[in-house]
Amino acid sequence: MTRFVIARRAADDNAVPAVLSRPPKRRPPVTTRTFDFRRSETAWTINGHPYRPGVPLARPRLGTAEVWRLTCDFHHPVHVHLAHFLVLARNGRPPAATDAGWKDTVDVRPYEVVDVLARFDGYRGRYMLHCHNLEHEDMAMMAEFEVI
Ligand SMILES: [Cu+2]
Repeated sequence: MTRFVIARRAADDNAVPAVLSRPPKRRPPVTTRTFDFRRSETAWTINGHPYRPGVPLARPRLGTAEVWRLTCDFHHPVHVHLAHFLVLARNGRPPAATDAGWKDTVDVRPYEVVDVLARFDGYRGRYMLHCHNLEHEDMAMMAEFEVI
């Protein structure tokens, strides 16, 4: 067992900074891509395919931003590696207050269309996007994209 013994008083010189963080700025999108999360008769798919290692569904350029339109037939928390994104719209309407801020996962409800603005910063290479529902990703609802 650890025990702390207070031996003397001290002044608290801690302070909350005036600015906690500087979120990245928006960039105009260079293109729009659609990723459709759907269950087929045999698999959970993205754009009609279960996970295909080495076959990226998109090749965004480093330093750009793109609108990714996420659609689905079921409830999927869509998670994107590397690229943080802002929710731009849900079914063509402004996003909810809970959508505010830069995210790496967005809740997409059945038959909803969610537009996000994704930034591709930092590193080139291959990354994943997938449903974050463990049972769905275990059923191959994943895809690669390659930042070039
Ligand atoms: Cu899912």
